[in-house]
Amino acid sequence: MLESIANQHLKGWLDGVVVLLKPDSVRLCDGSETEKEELTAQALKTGELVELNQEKLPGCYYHRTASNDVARTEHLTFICTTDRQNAGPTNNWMSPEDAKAKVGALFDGAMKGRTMYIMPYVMGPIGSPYAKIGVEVTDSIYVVLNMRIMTRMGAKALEMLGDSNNFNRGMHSKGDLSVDRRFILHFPEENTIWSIGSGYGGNVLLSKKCLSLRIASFLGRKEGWLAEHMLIVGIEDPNGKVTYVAAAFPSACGKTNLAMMVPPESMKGYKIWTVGDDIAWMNIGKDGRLYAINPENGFFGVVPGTNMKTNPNAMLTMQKNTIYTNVVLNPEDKTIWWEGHDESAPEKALDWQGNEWMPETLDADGKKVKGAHPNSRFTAPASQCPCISPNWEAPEGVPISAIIFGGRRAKTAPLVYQSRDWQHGVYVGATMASERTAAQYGKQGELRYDPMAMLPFCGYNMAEYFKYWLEFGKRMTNPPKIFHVNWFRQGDGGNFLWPGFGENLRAIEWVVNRCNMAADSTKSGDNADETSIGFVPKASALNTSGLEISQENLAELLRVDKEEWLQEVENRNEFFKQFGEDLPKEIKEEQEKLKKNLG
Ligand code: GTP
Ligand code: SPV
Ligand code: MN
Repeated sequence: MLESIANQHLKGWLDGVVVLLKPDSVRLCDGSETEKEELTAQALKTGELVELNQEKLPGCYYHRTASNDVARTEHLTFICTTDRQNAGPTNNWMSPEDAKAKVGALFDGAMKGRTMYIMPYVMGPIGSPYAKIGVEVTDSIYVVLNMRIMTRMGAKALEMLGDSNNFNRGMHSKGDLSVDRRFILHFPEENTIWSIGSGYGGNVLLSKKCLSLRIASFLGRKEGWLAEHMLIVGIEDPNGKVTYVAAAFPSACGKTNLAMMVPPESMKGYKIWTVGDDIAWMNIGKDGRLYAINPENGFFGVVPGTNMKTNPNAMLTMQKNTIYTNVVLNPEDKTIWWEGHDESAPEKALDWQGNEWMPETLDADGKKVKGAHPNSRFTAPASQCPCISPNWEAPEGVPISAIIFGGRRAKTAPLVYQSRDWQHGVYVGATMASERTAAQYGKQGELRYDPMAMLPFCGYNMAEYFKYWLEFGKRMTNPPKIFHVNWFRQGDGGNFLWPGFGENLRAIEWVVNRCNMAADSTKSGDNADETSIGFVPKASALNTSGLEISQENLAELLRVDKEEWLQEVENRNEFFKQFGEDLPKEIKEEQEKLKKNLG
């Protein structure tokens, strides 16, 4: 099998992998339809996949992960650099030698009795100067079938690789799926990833968070570009002008939704064009502007809460050729359901763990038992999205006018505001905070600082990352403007003050207007007030036609509360302490400036 591989670097690596993992057989994936059919048939036989109703959901399949394996496990994720300092205080670290000794022992013989699948894949449009190549080996058919949706996988990747040694080496085995023997290891200096003991998306689709963020952020700094946890979207105004923005929100905080939003009835003249929903690779173009590509080929999106009202484009994207993971299965007609679905729940079904479930089932505390896991996901080809941008595979990417940071914050952060300049914008990104969601293990709802939504994904020292961002701004003659949004501010009763979803376009319209202002947008102008934290829209500058919102709620959404912000500055100080002397002086400067502004 391996003899057919012409690239000697690849063959040499794979020879070693086979000796270590000891698979019974080896299969090189070509990405063909025949291969997909064969592997699907095999997975159906073992129960790894369940075939869904092919009339209602053509090409769709269902999968459950182990019940202890439903989200990324950040505490088992490591950056293995030679020097501990290079991983920084926010990452778990192991030395490459220790990591290889400890986890190599777990990989030893891990594929006995199993088939090893070899998947060459491209991240980024084929032929793009910014695309990168990876090769992942795995013993999971579920991983192969997901990777062929999420990446450009198969023969075309080998062709693009040619005889180059420049590719990411990814090794994944389910192992025994025990959390005690689960590790997600990154060796940025060797462009290598090892993952064992998990079958959950972000831990095992090594193209995604592992390569496209952790390894890529490290490579990006070395090579002069940025790898970010950002959606990319084009906003076409009623005159046909398209403005592209990139937005970083932490996991399960609304990237997929914003990337595909549907304009509200009263803004029908607008069109939304999705370029990407999770990851952006950004380079500086010849014209001194920032250009972004989406390295991925599909969406691995949160299912609960998705319906024809909140995100119709996602609903339409996942009607065919989609893999559903950890949702409710109706075994009668092989359809699926989740909390927040348009239709009412089936009377009797199987929940995400395969247990019998009824919508009125209550737990010990009398709360309704959720049928779908809150982090259940769909995997669907990006090309199926009704609003996919005609430029989503443009080799050079799309020009970015605004970068938007945002979090899930019940208090403090207003609906939208603009930073004064690049340095202040980097500070705004570096001080992002959000309440923890089901996309990662840990206490749900707890507020944590998550700079640029990259806390779990930055492949090197985050203090260096801030420095790199600060320098990066100076290399652009026409840098994007930087904003912050919060769709999740709550009233006293704990209800969301802002309707969210498609209505978010109202805040985005203000962002676009600020970017395209003829006047200097580093001044407040007539559509913003300069506050201690930056430019906040005047209530009259937000388009609220056709929106039912009280003047009080609107004022509350835009309010900058001095006491809350003084507390915020204290909390930020606490967070920054871990970086010690490495924290860039510009960040300290901005922190001081904010304190002074607050008075
Ligand atoms: P990852 O795939 O984990 O990176 O998540 P994401 O950032 O793409 O989040 P996604 O768009 O999937 O949204 C996550 C959850 O937040 C879903 O349950 C959505 O329904 C909900 N959500 C998204 N946008 C909004 C919004 O504007 N307002 C409110 N209230 N909820 C939202
Ligand atoms: C996220 O958690 O940010 C995701 C899903 O996009 S995962 O692939 O699991 O990382
Ligand atoms: Mn994500």
